Amino acid sequence: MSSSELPAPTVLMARLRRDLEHVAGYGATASGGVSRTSFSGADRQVRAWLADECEQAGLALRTDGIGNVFMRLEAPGAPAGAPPVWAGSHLDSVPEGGRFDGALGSLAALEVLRRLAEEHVPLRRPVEAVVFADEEGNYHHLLGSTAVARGFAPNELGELRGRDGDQLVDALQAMGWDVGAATRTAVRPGDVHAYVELHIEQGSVLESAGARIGVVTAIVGMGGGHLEFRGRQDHAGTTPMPLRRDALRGAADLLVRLPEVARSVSENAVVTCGILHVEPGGANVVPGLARLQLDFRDPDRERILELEEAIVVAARDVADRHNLKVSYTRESITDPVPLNPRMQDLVATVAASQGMQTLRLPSGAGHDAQNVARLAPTGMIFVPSVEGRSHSPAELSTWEDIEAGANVLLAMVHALATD
Ligand code: HGY
Ligand code: MN
Ligand code: MN
Repeated sequence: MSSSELPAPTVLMARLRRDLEHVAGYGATASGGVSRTSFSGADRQVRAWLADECEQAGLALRTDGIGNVFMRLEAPGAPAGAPPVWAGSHLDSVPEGGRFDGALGSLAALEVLRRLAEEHVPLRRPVEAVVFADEEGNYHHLLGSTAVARGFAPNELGELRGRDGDQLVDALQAMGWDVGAATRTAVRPGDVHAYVELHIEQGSVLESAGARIGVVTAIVGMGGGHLEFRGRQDHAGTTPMPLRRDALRGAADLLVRLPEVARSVSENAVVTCGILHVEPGGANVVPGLARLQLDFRDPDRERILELEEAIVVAARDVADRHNLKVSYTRESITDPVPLNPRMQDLVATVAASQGMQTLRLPSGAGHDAQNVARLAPTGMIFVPSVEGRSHSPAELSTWEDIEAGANVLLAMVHALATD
């Protein structure tokens, strides 16, 4: 029997559950959620914990210049430089996020390495559990995997700032890392054998269908940018309502129109303003400036551009109506990414062989997998999210579904590392 025909071990669910519950304590909030922004105190704590776990498990740990963590299980006897199999996700969270988004795929990947090591599974190539930095984009959406897939030029890195206005390069320096190394993170296509990411669905498709494992077919494309309405700052008590040029009133009018704007482009289009900045920010001052941070998505790239155009047209109309000026700045457009058909089939086959009901579905959320797909055959495994809740402390998946997903991940990594 060749190594590839040996049955894969299964995860130790008690240990994976312990890890997920433990890591949820780093950045835990009073609401039961997690705020673990990249390079924050909570992020430092989770990084230190990971290093301890790797030491105990006999795994080598390396952190690249942008903060991506690579935990490595060697394959004794494999040719030097054999491209590793990667499995992973991210450990940063949105503000007041949930306990499973990213943490599941990261900690399940660590558990996969431990089980392969403990069972002395013969491997033809190394396996690395990868935790990508700043997936949620405090500084740049999918920062770490973008750094791996294409790298950042020094001037581009120098311009990146977080929600609080702090500079990425300062944050990297404060972590004790060499900022120069942050421009030397790119990995060449072919240097990774394959990548698998386990993630919660973050929607309700699997739950509605009664399927336990989602086979991800594609990842949505998305755009980011901001709109700035400028009016006239005035006294709240003395400026009659009809004479005001209230920038926030314009922003509010636009927000009310966004559902219709999205519908006019496609039934799948979505637009969100999650950050609204008002200046000068006094209770008794008519706002002179309102800045809306926008996230807009559609599965079709052309539609993303149409959606952006429709938002800008609506914003201009609003500005005219309220006697304001408006400007739009695009920050990013990322293409929708289809996932490798053979990797999709491998998820489906492995899950079916474990008795799991599967469903093929696209992802409405962004993932590091969309960047790694440029380097290597990439697959994603979804497990159901209770009531589809995510990016919220209400995020939940059952331990049974988590165990099922982690075992599919383990069997896939086993197959990929021994084929
Ligand atoms: O924004 C996203 O879709 C992902 O959660 N970062
Ligand atoms: Mn997320
Ligand atoms: Mn995620």
